[in-house]
Amino acid sequence: MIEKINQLRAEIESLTAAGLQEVEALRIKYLSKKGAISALMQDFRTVPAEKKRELGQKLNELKEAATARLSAMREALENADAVDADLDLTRTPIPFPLGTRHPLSLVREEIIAIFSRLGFTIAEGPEIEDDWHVFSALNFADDHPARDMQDTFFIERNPDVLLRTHTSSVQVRVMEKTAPPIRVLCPGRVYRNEAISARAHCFFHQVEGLYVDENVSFADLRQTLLYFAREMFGPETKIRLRPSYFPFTEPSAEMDISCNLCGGKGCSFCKHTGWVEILGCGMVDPNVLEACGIDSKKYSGFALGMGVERITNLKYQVKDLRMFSENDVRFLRQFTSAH
Ligand code: 2U9
Repeated sequence: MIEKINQLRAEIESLTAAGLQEVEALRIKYLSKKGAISALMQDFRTVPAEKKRELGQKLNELKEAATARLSAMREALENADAVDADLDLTRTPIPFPLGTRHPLSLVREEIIAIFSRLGFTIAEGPEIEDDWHVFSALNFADDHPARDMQDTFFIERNPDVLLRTHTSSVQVRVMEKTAPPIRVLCPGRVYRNEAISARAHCFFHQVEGLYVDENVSFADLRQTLLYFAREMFGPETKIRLRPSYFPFTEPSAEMDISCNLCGGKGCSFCKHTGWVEILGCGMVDPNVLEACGIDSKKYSGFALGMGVERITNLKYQVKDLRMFSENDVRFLRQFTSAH
């Protein structure tokens, strides 16, 4: 037995391994339950009592030597892996191609940033809606053309399940569950049943704002709009409000800004009028406040709505609406951002 121990000891001292897998194979060969050292331990039981002390000590030393040798080998290999001889820390990094923000996202974020400075917070809601939140609560007459299949995508009829045609449904949801004062901005995608062309698409993006409190006036609306226009299109921008009609606001108006291409002098973009239309707005119709559970004698509110594509066209002169959803990288790469 002593020869066997000495022979294993010599073997172990001269072990080599090219990788961690080989070290593991050696561990199994020598140190596992079925390994060479365990076999010797079994034999040790039959050793005469007077030899047990000496052989027991030798066996223990062998086991310790094998354990130490294998862990030293493992450690050396692990450290060798960590230091890559070819690693050149002075090399110029491979350029990492950064994407760009979609122009509609850039403009939406800019609109949100401007209204955030006035204390508006963001609210979002479902794109698949019911009749109440898209039409009835917003004072649409039963025979209003927007309720027609020609204008709106219906998913189911009776009760109607439809794709929202404006984000006003989100403001309705906010008013139903929040007491004034309310100052929300609702960005989101909306759907309309339109033939796709350079100037119309079956979906587009809106940002709508709503402010409800005691004594909110048309003057508050006008000043908010002026602030928005100047922040968005530059401090020289002028605004004008023209009377209009929407079922959910009374009075209603459309806002033009002085043409940001010719500065109001007149060009082909503004059809030589010096003005371009950018949004609709008005005082929230008392019927809408009441439908949403808000006392219209105590509270009043203003609302405004704009198409993000329209604002983006004005800022970047995008001629064809379809560019926004075709994902042509030659178009998208033109929009870089510091965000
Ligand atoms: C509630 C009450 C009133 C939101 C408003 C407009 C006027 C408007 C259009 C602009 C271009 C839609 O994207 S567009 O086609 N929007 O002219 N939107 S007032 O009024 C509301 C909203 C919610 C509860």
